Amino acid sequence: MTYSRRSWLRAVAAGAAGLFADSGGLRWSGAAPASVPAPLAITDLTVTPIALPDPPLLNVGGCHGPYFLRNIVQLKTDAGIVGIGETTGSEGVTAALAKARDMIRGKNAFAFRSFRAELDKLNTAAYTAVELACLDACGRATGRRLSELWGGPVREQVEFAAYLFYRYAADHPKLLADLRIVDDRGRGDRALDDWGEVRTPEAMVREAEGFQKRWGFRVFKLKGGYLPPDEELATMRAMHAHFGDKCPLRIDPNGRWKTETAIRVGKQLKDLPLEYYEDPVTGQEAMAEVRRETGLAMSTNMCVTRFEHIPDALRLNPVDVVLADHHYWGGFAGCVELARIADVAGWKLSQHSNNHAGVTMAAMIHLAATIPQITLASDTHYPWLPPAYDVIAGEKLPIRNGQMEVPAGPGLGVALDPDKLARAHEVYNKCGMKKRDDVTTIKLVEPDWNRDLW
Ligand code: GKR
Ligand code: MG
Repeated sequence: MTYSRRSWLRAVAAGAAGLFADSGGLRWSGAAPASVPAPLAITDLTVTPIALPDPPLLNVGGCHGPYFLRNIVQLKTDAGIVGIGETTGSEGVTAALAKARDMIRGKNAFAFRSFRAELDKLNTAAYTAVELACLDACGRATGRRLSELWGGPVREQVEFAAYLFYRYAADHPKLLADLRIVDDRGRGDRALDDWGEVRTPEAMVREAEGFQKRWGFRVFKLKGGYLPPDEELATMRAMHAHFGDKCPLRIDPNGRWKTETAIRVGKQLKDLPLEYYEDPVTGQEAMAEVRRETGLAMSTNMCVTRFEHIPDALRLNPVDVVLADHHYWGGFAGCVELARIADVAGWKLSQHSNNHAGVTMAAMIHLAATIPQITLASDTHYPWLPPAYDVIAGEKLPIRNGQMEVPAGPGLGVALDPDKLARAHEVYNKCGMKKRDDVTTIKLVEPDWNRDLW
Protein backbone atom coordinates (compact mmCIF):
# COMPACT_ATOMS: atom_id res chain seq x y z
CA MET A 1 0.00 0.00 0.00
CA THR A 2 1.49 3.35 -0.99
CA TYR A 3 0.74 6.57 0.81
CA SER A 4 -1.43 9.05 -1.08
CA ARG A 5 -0.51 12.71 -0.65
CA ARG A 6 -3.72 13.08 1.36
CA SER A 7 -3.04 10.21 3.74
CA TRP A 8 0.51 11.43 4.17
CA LEU A 9 -0.70 14.88 5.21
CA ARG A 10 -3.21 13.33 7.57
CA ALA A 11 -0.55 11.16 9.05
CA VAL A 12 1.65 14.16 9.66
CA ALA A 13 -1.28 16.00 11.22
CA ALA A 14 -2.06 13.00 13.42
CA GLY A 15 1.50 13.04 14.82
CA ALA A 16 3.07 10.26 16.87
CA ALA A 17 -0.21 8.76 17.91
CA GLY A 18 -1.34 8.88 14.28
CA LEU A 19 -3.82 6.63 12.67
CA PHE A 20 -4.40 6.61 8.93
CA ALA A 21 -8.18 6.91 8.89
CA ASP A 22 -8.66 6.19 5.19
CA SER A 23 -5.48 4.33 4.40
CA GLY A 24 -7.24 1.16 3.35
CA GLY A 25 -5.74 -1.05 6.04
CA LEU A 26 -2.35 0.63 6.42
CA ARG A 27 -2.38 1.61 10.08
CA TRP A 28 0.09 2.80 12.61
CA SER A 29 -0.79 2.30 16.21
CA GLY A 30 2.62 1.89 17.76
CA ALA A 31 2.50 -1.91 17.50
CA ALA A 32 4.31 -3.84 14.76
CA PRO A 33 2.13 -4.12 11.66
CA ALA A 34 0.79 -7.59 10.91
CA SER A 35 2.99 -7.82 7.82
CA VAL A 36 6.26 -7.73 9.79
CA PRO A 37 8.19 -10.93 9.05
CA ALA A 38 8.30 -13.53 11.79
CA PRO A 39 11.45 -13.29 13.95
CA LEU A 40 14.20 -15.87 13.71
CA ALA A 41 13.85 -16.79 17.35
CA ILE A 42 16.91 -18.02 19.24
CA THR A 43 16.09 -21.26 21.04
CA ASP A 44 19.50 -22.21 22.43
CA LEU A 45 23.23 -21.54 22.46
CA THR A 46 25.78 -24.35 22.71
CA VAL A 47 29.22 -23.31 23.93
CA THR A 48 32.22 -25.55 23.23
CA PRO A 49 35.60 -24.58 24.66
CA ILE A 50 38.39 -26.02 22.52
CA ALA A 51 42.18 -26.36 22.54
CA LEU A 52 44.07 -26.47 19.25
CA PRO A 53 47.78 -27.25 18.81
CA ASP A 54 50.07 -24.23 18.70
CA PRO A 55 53.74 -24.14 17.69
CA PRO A 56 56.25 -22.54 20.10
CA LEU A 57 56.05 -18.95 18.83
CA LEU A 58 58.02 -16.35 20.77
CA ASN A 59 56.82 -12.94 21.78
CA VAL A 60 57.03 -10.33 24.49
CA GLY A 61 55.03 -12.50 26.89
CA GLY A 62 57.14 -15.65 26.48
CA CYS A 63 56.43 -18.64 24.24
CA HIS A 64 53.11 -19.94 22.98
CA GLY A 65 52.04 -23.02 24.94
CA PRO A 66 51.23 -26.40 23.38
CA TYR A 67 47.62 -25.34 22.70
CA PHE A 68 45.67 -22.17 22.17
CA LEU A 69 42.14 -21.87 23.49
CA ARG A 70 38.98 -20.71 21.74
CA ASN A 71 35.24 -20.89 22.35
CA ILE A 72 32.95 -22.10 19.58
CA VAL A 73 29.24 -21.34 19.73
CA GLN A 74 26.26 -22.82 17.92
CA LEU A 75 23.14 -20.71 18.04
CA LYS A 76 19.93 -22.63 17.44
CA THR A 77 16.79 -21.01 16.07
CA ASP A 78 13.15 -21.98 15.82
CA ALA A 79 13.51 -22.27 12.04
CA GLY A 80 15.98 -25.10 12.53
CA ILE A 81 18.81 -22.88 11.25
CA VAL A 82 22.01 -23.01 13.31
CA GLY A 83 24.47 -20.11 13.24
CA ILE A 84 28.08 -20.57 14.33
CA GLY A 85 30.62 -18.26 15.98
CA GLU A 86 34.12 -18.32 17.43
CA THR A 87 35.71 -16.12 20.03
CA THR A 88 38.66 -15.97 22.40
CA GLY A 89 39.32 -18.81 24.81
CA SER A 90 39.57 -18.89 28.61
CA GLU A 91 37.27 -20.04 31.36
CA GLY A 92 35.97 -16.51 31.92
CA VAL A 93 34.64 -16.20 28.37
CA THR A 94 33.15 -19.72 28.50
CA ALA A 95 31.31 -18.79 31.71
CA ALA A 96 30.10 -15.49 30.23
CA LEU A 97 28.74 -17.34 27.20
CA ALA A 98 26.86 -19.72 29.48
CA LYS A 99 25.19 -16.67 31.06
CA ALA A 100 24.56 -15.14 27.65
CA ARG A 101 22.57 -18.23 26.71
CA ASP A 102 19.85 -17.35 29.21
CA MET A 103 19.85 -13.71 28.14
CA ILE A 104 19.24 -14.38 24.44
CA ARG A 105 16.81 -17.30 24.46
CA GLY A 106 13.60 -16.23 22.71
CA LYS A 107 15.20 -13.14 21.12
CA ASN A 108 15.23 -12.48 17.39
CA ALA A 109 18.60 -13.28 15.80
CA PHE A 110 18.07 -10.50 13.24
CA ALA A 111 17.67 -8.00 16.08
CA PHE A 112 21.03 -8.66 17.73
CA ARG A 113 21.57 -4.95 18.20
CA SER A 114 18.65 -4.92 20.63
CA PHE A 115 20.61 -7.05 23.12
CA ARG A 116 24.08 -5.84 22.17
CA ALA A 117 24.56 -3.42 25.08
CA GLU A 118 23.49 -5.95 27.69
CA LEU A 119 25.80 -8.69 26.36
CA ASP A 120 28.68 -6.31 25.77
CA LYS A 121 28.44 -5.26 29.40
CA LEU A 122 28.54 -8.92 30.45
CA ASN A 123 31.63 -9.66 28.31
CA THR A 124 32.63 -8.19 24.95
CA ALA A 125 34.23 -11.40 23.66
CA ALA A 126 31.02 -13.28 24.49
CA TYR A 127 28.92 -10.67 22.69
CA THR A 128 31.04 -10.96 19.57
CA ALA A 129 30.56 -14.75 19.42
CA VAL A 130 26.80 -14.35 19.73
CA GLU A 131 26.72 -11.52 17.18
CA LEU A 132 28.70 -13.62 14.73
CA ALA A 133 26.41 -16.64 15.19
CA CYS A 134 23.34 -14.40 14.75
CA LEU A 135 24.79 -12.98 11.53
CA ASP A 136 25.63 -16.47 10.30
CA ALA A 137 22.07 -17.63 11.06
CA CYS A 138 20.57 -14.56 9.34
CA GLY A 139 22.75 -15.16 6.30
CA ARG A 140 21.66 -18.77 6.15
CA ALA A 141 18.00 -17.77 6.59
CA THR A 142 18.17 -15.30 3.69
CA GLY A 143 20.64 -17.13 1.47
CA ARG A 144 23.00 -14.14 1.72
CA ARG A 145 26.69 -13.95 2.57
CA LEU A 146 27.44 -12.31 5.89
CA SER A 147 29.14 -9.26 4.35
CA GLU A 148 26.10 -8.76 2.10
CA LEU A 149 23.98 -8.27 5.20
CA TRP A 150 26.18 -5.24 5.97
CA GLY A 151 25.91 -3.74 2.51
CA GLY A 152 28.98 -5.48 1.08
CA PRO A 153 30.99 -7.09 -0.15
CA VAL A 154 33.13 -4.06 -0.77
CA ARG A 155 35.83 -6.44 -2.05
CA GLU A 156 35.86 -10.15 -2.99
CA GLN A 157 39.55 -10.70 -2.18
CA VAL A 158 41.09 -9.70 1.12
CA GLU A 159 44.83 -9.27 1.55
CA PHE A 160 46.64 -10.69 4.59
CA ALA A 161 50.19 -10.17 5.83
CA ALA A 162 52.71 -12.90 6.64
CA TYR A 163 52.81 -12.93 10.43
CA LEU A 164 56.40 -13.94 11.21
CA PHE A 165 57.52 -15.12 14.64
CA TYR A 166 60.83 -16.08 16.13
CA ARG A 167 60.26 -19.55 17.45
CA TYR A 168 61.61 -22.82 18.71
CA ALA A 169 61.42 -26.00 16.68
CA ALA A 170 58.12 -27.81 17.17
CA ASP A 171 60.03 -30.87 18.38
CA HIS A 172 62.31 -29.12 20.87
CA PRO A 173 62.85 -31.86 23.50
CA LYS A 174 62.15 -29.60 26.50
CA LEU A 175 58.90 -28.42 24.95
CA LEU A 176 57.85 -31.94 24.03
CA ALA A 177 58.27 -32.87 27.71
CA ASP A 178 55.47 -30.40 28.60
CA LEU A 179 52.96 -32.39 30.68
CA ARG A 180 50.07 -30.44 29.18
CA ILE A 181 50.56 -32.16 25.81
CA VAL A 182 47.86 -34.78 25.31
CA ASP A 183 48.21 -35.57 21.60
CA ASP A 184 50.71 -37.80 19.83
CA ARG A 185 53.11 -35.11 18.56
CA GLY A 186 56.76 -36.09 18.71
CA ARG A 187 60.16 -35.74 17.05
CA GLY A 188 60.85 -35.53 13.30
CA ASP A 189 57.88 -36.59 11.17
CA ARG A 190 55.62 -36.48 14.21
CA ALA A 191 56.38 -32.82 14.93
CA LEU A 192 53.54 -30.27 14.63
CA ASP A 193 55.39 -28.54 11.79
CA ASP A 194 58.79 -28.40 10.11
CA TRP A 195 59.74 -24.71 10.31
CA GLY A 196 62.52 -25.51 12.78
CA GLU A 197 64.10 -23.02 15.17
CA VAL A 198 64.06 -19.37 14.04
CA ARG A 199 66.11 -17.06 16.25
CA THR A 200 68.53 -15.36 13.85
CA PRO A 201 68.08 -12.93 10.95
CA GLU A 202 69.04 -15.65 8.43
CA ALA A 203 66.54 -18.13 9.85
CA MET A 204 63.82 -15.45 9.77
CA VAL A 205 64.52 -14.75 6.10
CA ARG A 206 64.04 -18.47 5.45
CA GLU A 207 60.76 -18.42 7.38
CA ALA A 208 59.58 -15.37 5.42
CA GLU A 209 60.61 -16.98 2.15
CA GLY A 210 58.65 -20.10 3.13
CA PHE A 211 55.57 -17.98 3.86
CA GLN A 212 55.89 -16.31 0.49
CA LYS A 213 56.37 -19.60 -1.37
CA ARG A 214 53.48 -21.37 0.33
CA TRP A 215 50.97 -18.54 0.48
CA GLY A 216 52.26 -15.74 -1.75
CA PHE A 217 52.35 -13.01 0.91
CA ARG A 218 53.48 -9.55 -0.19
CA VAL A 219 53.53 -7.83 3.22
CA PHE A 220 55.64 -9.10 6.14
CA LYS A 221 55.12 -8.39 9.82
CA LEU A 222 57.84 -9.34 12.29
CA LYS A 223 56.68 -10.07 15.80
CA GLY A 224 59.36 -8.34 17.80
CA GLY A 225 59.98 -7.80 21.51
CA TYR A 226 61.76 -11.13 21.92
CA LEU A 227 65.40 -10.61 20.84
CA PRO A 228 67.37 -7.49 21.78
CA PRO A 229 66.23 -4.56 19.58
CA ASP A 230 69.40 -4.40 17.45
CA GLU A 231 69.05 -8.07 16.56
CA GLU A 232 65.47 -7.46 15.50
CA LEU A 233 66.64 -4.47 13.46
CA ALA A 234 69.21 -6.76 11.81
CA THR A 235 66.37 -9.16 10.98
CA MET A 236 64.38 -6.36 9.36
CA ARG A 237 67.44 -5.37 7.31
CA ALA A 238 68.03 -8.97 6.25
CA MET A 239 64.40 -9.25 5.11
CA HIS A 240 64.73 -6.03 3.12
CA ALA A 241 67.97 -7.24 1.55
CA HIS A 242 66.19 -10.43 0.53
CA PHE A 243 62.83 -9.10 -0.67
CA GLY A 244 63.79 -5.60 -1.84
CA ASP A 245 61.62 -2.50 -1.83
CA LYS A 246 58.49 -4.15 -3.24
CA CYS A 247 57.62 -5.93 0.03
CA PRO A 248 56.35 -3.66 2.80
CA LEU A 249 57.65 -4.55 6.26
CA ARG A 250 56.17 -4.07 9.72
CA ILE A 251 57.63 -4.70 13.17
CA ASP A 252 55.67 -5.12 16.39
CA PRO A 253 57.67 -5.28 19.67
CA ASN A 254 54.44 -5.18 21.72
CA GLY A 255 55.58 -2.29 23.91
CA ARG A 256 58.82 -3.97 25.06
CA TRP A 257 61.08 -1.05 24.15
CA LYS A 258 61.93 2.08 26.10
CA THR A 259 61.06 5.30 24.32
CA GLU A 260 64.71 6.16 23.61
CA THR A 261 65.30 2.70 22.15
CA ALA A 262 62.21 2.95 19.97
CA ILE A 263 63.35 6.36 18.68
CA ARG A 264 66.90 5.19 18.01
CA VAL A 265 65.83 1.99 16.22
CA GLY A 266 62.96 3.82 14.49
CA LYS A 267 65.36 6.30 12.90
CA GLN A 268 67.25 3.36 11.38
CA LEU A 269 64.04 1.70 10.21
CA LYS A 270 63.45 4.76 8.04
CA ASP A 271 65.84 3.32 5.43
CA LEU A 272 63.55 0.31 4.95
CA PRO A 273 60.18 0.01 3.18
CA LEU A 274 58.49 0.14 6.59
CA GLU A 275 54.73 0.23 6.21
CA TYR A 276 54.28 0.97 9.89
CA TYR A 277 55.88 0.73 13.31
CA GLU A 278 53.52 -1.18 15.59
CA ASP A 279 53.48 -0.59 19.35
CA PRO A 280 57.24 -0.31 19.97
CA VAL A 281 56.38 1.36 23.31
CA THR A 282 53.46 1.25 25.71
CA GLY A 283 50.89 4.01 26.10
CA GLN A 284 49.63 6.80 23.89
CA GLU A 285 52.01 9.47 25.18
CA ALA A 286 55.15 7.41 24.51
CA MET A 287 53.78 6.29 21.13
CA ALA A 288 53.11 9.93 20.23
CA GLU A 289 56.67 10.87 21.16
CA VAL A 290 58.15 8.09 19.01
CA ARG A 291 55.89 9.14 16.15
CA ARG A 292 56.97 12.79 16.43
CA GLU A 293 60.67 12.02 16.77
CA THR A 294 60.92 9.42 13.99
CA GLY A 295 58.29 10.69 11.56
CA LEU A 296 57.29 7.02 11.02
CA ALA A 297 53.74 5.81 10.49
CA MET A 298 52.70 4.09 13.72
CA SER A 299 50.05 1.46 14.37
CA THR A 300 48.48 -0.12 17.39
CA ASN A 301 46.48 -2.92 18.85
CA MET A 302 47.58 -1.86 22.34
CA CYS A 303 47.01 1.84 22.97
CA VAL A 304 43.78 2.41 21.03
CA THR A 305 41.65 -0.68 21.59
CA ARG A 306 38.40 0.71 22.98
CA PHE A 307 36.12 3.60 22.11
CA GLU A 308 37.05 5.17 25.45
CA HIS A 309 40.66 5.50 24.21
CA ILE A 310 39.67 7.61 21.23
CA PRO A 311 39.30 11.06 22.82
CA ASP A 312 42.89 10.91 24.16
CA ALA A 313 44.14 9.54 20.84
CA LEU A 314 42.60 12.48 18.99
CA ARG A 315 44.42 14.83 21.37
CA LEU A 316 47.81 13.05 21.49
CA ASN A 317 48.08 11.64 17.93
CA PRO A 318 49.90 8.40 18.80
CA VAL A 319 49.02 6.49 15.62
CA ASP A 320 48.26 6.50 11.92
CA VAL A 321 46.82 2.98 11.76
CA VAL A 322 44.44 1.19 14.12
CA LEU A 323 44.18 -2.59 14.05
CA ALA A 324 40.51 -3.48 14.15
CA ASP A 325 39.51 -6.72 15.80
CA HIS A 326 35.87 -7.67 16.05
CA HIS A 327 36.62 -9.69 19.20
CA TYR A 328 37.35 -6.56 21.24
CA TRP A 329 35.99 -3.60 19.27
CA GLY A 330 32.44 -4.86 19.90
CA GLY A 331 31.81 -7.17 16.98
CA PHE A 332 31.04 -6.19 13.40
CA ALA A 333 28.79 -3.44 14.75
CA GLY A 334 31.68 -1.93 16.74
CA CYS A 335 34.15 -2.20 13.85
CA VAL A 336 31.73 -0.47 11.47
CA GLU A 337 31.51 2.38 14.00
CA LEU A 338 35.29 2.47 14.40
CA ALA A 339 35.73 2.77 10.64
CA ARG A 340 33.68 5.95 10.45
CA ILE A 341 35.66 7.45 13.32
CA ALA A 342 38.89 6.42 11.59
CA ASP A 343 37.79 8.44 8.56
CA VAL A 344 37.52 11.63 10.54
CA ALA A 345 40.60 10.92 12.66
CA GLY A 346 42.69 10.30 9.53
CA TRP A 347 43.56 6.72 10.56
CA LYS A 348 43.92 3.77 8.23
CA LEU A 349 42.69 0.34 9.32
CA SER A 350 44.15 -3.13 9.30
CA GLN A 351 43.09 -6.15 11.42
CA HIS A 352 44.73 -7.59 14.50
CA SER A 353 44.93 -11.33 15.05
CA ASN A 354 45.52 -13.72 17.88
CA ASN A 355 45.50 -17.49 17.31
CA HIS A 356 42.22 -18.56 15.79
CA ALA A 357 40.47 -21.28 13.82
CA GLY A 358 38.56 -21.19 10.52
CA VAL A 359 35.34 -19.66 11.86
CA THR A 360 37.18 -16.51 12.94
CA MET A 361 39.14 -16.66 9.68
CA ALA A 362 35.89 -16.50 7.71
CA ALA A 363 34.66 -13.69 9.99
CA MET A 364 37.85 -11.65 9.41
CA ILE A 365 37.48 -12.03 5.65
CA HIS A 366 33.85 -10.90 5.87
CA LEU A 367 34.80 -7.98 8.10
CA ALA A 368 37.30 -6.73 5.53
CA ALA A 369 34.62 -7.29 2.87
CA THR A 370 32.23 -5.15 4.92
CA ILE A 371 34.49 -2.22 5.81
CA PRO A 372 35.95 -0.22 2.92
CA GLN A 373 38.41 1.48 5.29
CA ILE A 374 40.31 -1.80 5.92
CA THR A 375 42.76 -1.02 3.14
CA LEU A 376 45.93 -2.46 4.69
CA ALA A 377 46.73 -6.18 4.67
CA SER A 378 45.29 -7.81 7.79
CA ASP A 379 47.24 -9.93 10.27
CA THR A 380 46.31 -13.55 10.71
CA HIS A 381 47.75 -16.42 12.75
CA TYR A 382 45.92 -18.92 10.50
CA PRO A 383 49.04 -20.22 8.66
CA TRP A 384 50.41 -21.42 12.01
CA LEU A 385 47.43 -23.73 12.64
CA PRO A 386 48.41 -27.26 11.55
CA PRO A 387 46.02 -28.15 8.67
CA ALA A 388 44.49 -31.28 10.21
CA TYR A 389 43.22 -29.41 13.26
CA ASP A 390 40.96 -26.65 11.98
CA VAL A 391 37.41 -27.20 13.22
CA ILE A 392 35.69 -26.23 9.95
CA ALA A 393 34.45 -28.89 7.55
CA GLY A 394 36.78 -29.74 4.68
CA GLU A 395 40.16 -28.16 4.05
CA LYS A 396 41.44 -24.99 5.71
CA LEU A 397 40.41 -21.84 3.85
CA PRO A 398 43.03 -21.21 1.16
CA ILE A 399 45.46 -18.27 1.02
CA ARG A 400 46.70 -17.56 -2.51
CA ASN A 401 48.92 -14.64 -3.50
CA GLY A 402 48.50 -13.40 0.07
CA GLN A 403 44.75 -13.06 -0.53
CA MET A 404 41.68 -14.86 0.74
CA GLU A 405 38.37 -15.00 -1.09
CA VAL A 406 35.10 -14.11 0.56
CA PRO A 407 33.52 -17.55 1.11
CA ALA A 408 30.72 -18.24 -1.36
CA GLY A 409 28.08 -19.85 0.87
CA PRO A 410 25.40 -18.07 2.90
CA GLY A 411 26.31 -16.56 6.27
CA LEU A 412 29.95 -17.09 7.12
CA GLY A 413 30.20 -19.64 4.32
CA VAL A 414 31.87 -22.25 6.51
CA ALA A 415 30.47 -25.12 8.61
CA LEU A 416 31.79 -26.97 11.63
CA ASP A 417 33.18 -30.48 11.38
CA PRO A 418 31.56 -32.22 14.39
CA ASP A 419 34.35 -34.79 14.75
CA LYS A 420 37.14 -32.21 14.71
CA LEU A 421 35.18 -30.06 17.13
CA ALA A 422 34.67 -32.99 19.49
CA ARG A 423 38.38 -33.85 19.34
CA ALA A 424 39.37 -30.23 20.10
CA HIS A 425 36.97 -30.18 23.03
CA GLU A 426 38.38 -33.43 24.38
CA VAL A 427 41.89 -31.97 24.17
CA TYR A 428 40.63 -28.91 26.06
CA ASN A 429 39.27 -31.14 28.82
CA LYS A 430 42.43 -33.22 29.05
CA CYS A 431 45.22 -30.63 28.72
CA GLY A 432 44.17 -28.64 31.77
CA MET A 433 44.91 -25.25 30.16
CA LYS A 434 42.30 -22.69 31.13
CA LYS A 435 43.95 -19.49 29.94
CA ARG A 436 46.89 -18.34 27.87
CA ASP A 437 50.17 -18.68 29.76
CA ASP A 438 53.27 -18.05 27.63
CA VAL A 439 55.52 -17.59 30.68
CA THR A 440 55.29 -21.21 31.84
CA THR A 441 56.26 -22.39 28.38
CA ILE A 442 59.27 -20.15 27.82
CA LYS A 443 60.64 -21.02 31.24
CA LEU A 444 60.83 -24.67 30.19
CA VAL A 445 63.56 -23.60 27.75
CA GLU A 446 64.84 -20.31 29.17
CA PRO A 447 64.51 -20.53 32.98
CA ASP A 448 65.98 -17.03 33.45
CA TRP A 449 63.72 -15.37 30.91
CA ASN A 450 62.26 -12.01 31.90
CA ARG A 451 60.44 -9.24 30.11
CA ASP A 452 62.37 -6.19 31.28
CA LEU A 453 62.20 -3.24 28.94
CA TRP A 454 64.99 -2.72 26.44
O1 GKR B 1 50.15 -14.28 19.44
O2 GKR B 1 52.08 -13.93 20.29
C1 GKR B 1 51.07 -13.51 19.77
C2 GKR B 1 50.90 -12.06 19.50
O3 GKR B 1 51.93 -11.33 20.07
C3 GKR B 1 49.58 -11.58 20.00
O4 GKR B 1 49.43 -11.95 21.32
C4 GKR B 1 49.38 -10.10 19.87
O5 GKR B 1 48.17 -9.74 20.48
O6 GKR B 1 49.37 -10.46 17.54
C5 GKR B 1 49.21 -9.59 18.51
C6 GKR B 1 49.74 -8.23 18.21
O7 GKR B 1 49.68 -7.82 17.08
O8 GKR B 1 50.17 -7.52 19.13
MG1 MG C 1 50.38 -5.84 17.66
